Amino acid sequence: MNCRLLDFKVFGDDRGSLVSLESNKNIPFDIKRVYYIYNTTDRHRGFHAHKNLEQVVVALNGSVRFVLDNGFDKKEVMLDLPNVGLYIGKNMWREMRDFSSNCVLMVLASDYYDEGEYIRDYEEFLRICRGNFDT
Ligand code: T46
Repeated sequence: MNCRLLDFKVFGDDRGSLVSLESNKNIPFDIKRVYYIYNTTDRHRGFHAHKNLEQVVVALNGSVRFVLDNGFDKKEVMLDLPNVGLYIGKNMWREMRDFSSNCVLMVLASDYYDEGEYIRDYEEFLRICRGNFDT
């Protein structure tokens, strides 16, 4: 699976906690874009893969469940700690479910926004995965 959890070092003292994220150090790519998701509801999000984009997702507050799929296997990851990131590489179908009411998700991305880079059709995603597997 082209995804993994990243444990970030926490600088903590009696004032609180601090986490630092740096391109090509604890984030495994050049960060070109940051976006965040909040005011979530019981509606699921995601339902797409990316042709080349790499991302790291951090639940800064609250929790969310990711369902990840590489076209062959699926796995679920609960994100609920601000010092843990979920790295998601290319060609991974993702669905986001069970947002807590206070969830704030920050996402670091390896490239600028490009709708043409999304695979939003699951059948097309499966065809691409099987094509990659055959070559
Ligand atoms: C992902 C998951 C974790 C932009 O205009 N710029 C942006 O940088 C982004 C990310 C989105 N948008 C627009 C495109 C849509 O009109 O914002 C709207 C909502 O995007 P979307 O439906 O793709 O949101 P999610 O939560 O389903 O997916 C997002 C990211 O798009 C995606 O790359 O991996 O979060």
